[in-house]
Amino acid sequence: MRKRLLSGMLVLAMTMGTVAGCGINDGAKNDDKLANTDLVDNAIRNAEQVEDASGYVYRGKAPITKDGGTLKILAQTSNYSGVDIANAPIVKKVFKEAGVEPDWQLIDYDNYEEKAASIISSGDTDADIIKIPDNDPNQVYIKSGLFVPLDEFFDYMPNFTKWLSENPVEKAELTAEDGHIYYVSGINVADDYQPCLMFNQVWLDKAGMKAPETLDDFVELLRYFRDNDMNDNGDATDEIPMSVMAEFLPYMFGPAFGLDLVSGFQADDDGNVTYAYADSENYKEYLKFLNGLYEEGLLEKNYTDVDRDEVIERISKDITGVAFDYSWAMSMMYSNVLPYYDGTAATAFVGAAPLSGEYEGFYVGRNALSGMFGVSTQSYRIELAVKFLDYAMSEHCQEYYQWGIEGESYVVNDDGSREYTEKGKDNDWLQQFGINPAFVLPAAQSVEATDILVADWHAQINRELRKYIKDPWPDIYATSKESDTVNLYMEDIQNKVNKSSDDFITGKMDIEEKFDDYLDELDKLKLDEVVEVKQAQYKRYLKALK
Ligand SMILES: [Ca+2]
Repeated sequence: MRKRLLSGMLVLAMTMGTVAGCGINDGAKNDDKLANTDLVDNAIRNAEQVEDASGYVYRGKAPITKDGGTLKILAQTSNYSGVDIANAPIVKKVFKEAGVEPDWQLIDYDNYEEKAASIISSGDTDADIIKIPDNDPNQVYIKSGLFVPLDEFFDYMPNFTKWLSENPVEKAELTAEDGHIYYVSGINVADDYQPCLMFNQVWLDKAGMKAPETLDDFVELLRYFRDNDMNDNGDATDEIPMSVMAEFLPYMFGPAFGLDLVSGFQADDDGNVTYAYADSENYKEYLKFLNGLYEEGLLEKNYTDVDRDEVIERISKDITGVAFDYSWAMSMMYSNVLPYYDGTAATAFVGAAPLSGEYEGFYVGRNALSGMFGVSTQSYRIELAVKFLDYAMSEHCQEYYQWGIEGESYVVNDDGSREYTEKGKDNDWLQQFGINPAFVLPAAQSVEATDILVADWHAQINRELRKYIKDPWPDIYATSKESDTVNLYMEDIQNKVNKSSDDFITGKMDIEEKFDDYLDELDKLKLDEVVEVKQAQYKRYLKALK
């Protein structure tokens, strides 16, 4: 269907080109799919700050309006119970500076997706700005015409246009299928503090080894941990070499086999999309490797039952040497429970480089886009609303979201670095103050603010590991037909993958005998149709990225 549409458009464009003797750039206002990909770029290029209806020119700084005004905002409460986010000093400060009076319609954090979705769909709100319940992956709200195409108002969005031109991946991800951008997004920390491999440094030193970087060296180390009295309690049999939750095995070992099993779908340098769990060679090798670890007792018999509490328990008893988890756990949940941890890396569970095999290792990062905000097409104050969103996502306001207010939650040292005050170090107080108010505003998480929360050595290791982070499969808007296809087939495919993966790793199914059958079954579950959808989506993404 899509192919036919595209080639139809091509013919049309070529005909127009021949007749008019010029390009198709003028088609930007039509629904021409070819020209559509340039909508946002053109809007950014041509944006200039102009007078609003009241004769005021907003240049990205407060106040955003001459006369003031009220904006109704549909968003969610804090996930900290007892935090009144609407009255938090940081949030109030942003509105006061902007010259805008907020009129809140806040819905409980836990029920937001469900409740806000029904309110929005039924038109039961007159909010000017709306926090999008689930980021609208299938463009349901976009296609219903509920939200203003922001690129048509880029004259009022100097901060947002600057950010978009500096962040091509996020710009491409935010670009809808029709070529417009509808939402301003909050931002996750995406390349920092991501899941990584961690070793007990004291055990490494006892073994006289450095953190291994290849699969072979890694297996050698596990054997050593298994066979020696690493914790010096006189018993050489109570060591569990590695304690990793099953969900992290794909993060840990997939890359050494050239696979992003975390995203599942991946694209090669030519833009060809494949499903990593259907890779006939590399995924088979991956399973054989894990089956080998399992057979040797290096991956424990009940590895699917291990949860984080269990890992922490083992570390506190000093009976395990290797972990893999979100970086945050490194100094905040693992090292701190080690009996001999003295606050230094020498006595800690330390993060290390990814493992390499036939392929060079990497860590899978995450997508940066977080909570999204749109402006209702029903709003009587669209200009004010887009300006407010622009101001609310500015670097100036991000400072408030990440640090709060100088002199209250943080101070600036003589060398220009910042640190939280005593009050600011109290998380309950800081939440009341409105730190990271992503529930109500497009806030970005901060690496710098995370750095000072974790141990210094941990922040240092994070900086060293950043170079290994690879972008995951991008967030790409789906058409309703595409999401129908994915929803129809993907659940069965994933169930098959999960079940087979366990059976292969534990040897319940013989890999040499049964792997081809497994691939055949994925075929029967219509994997090819899902891959076709992902391929089409990836093409759109690459176009928007260029
Ligand atoms: Ca022991």
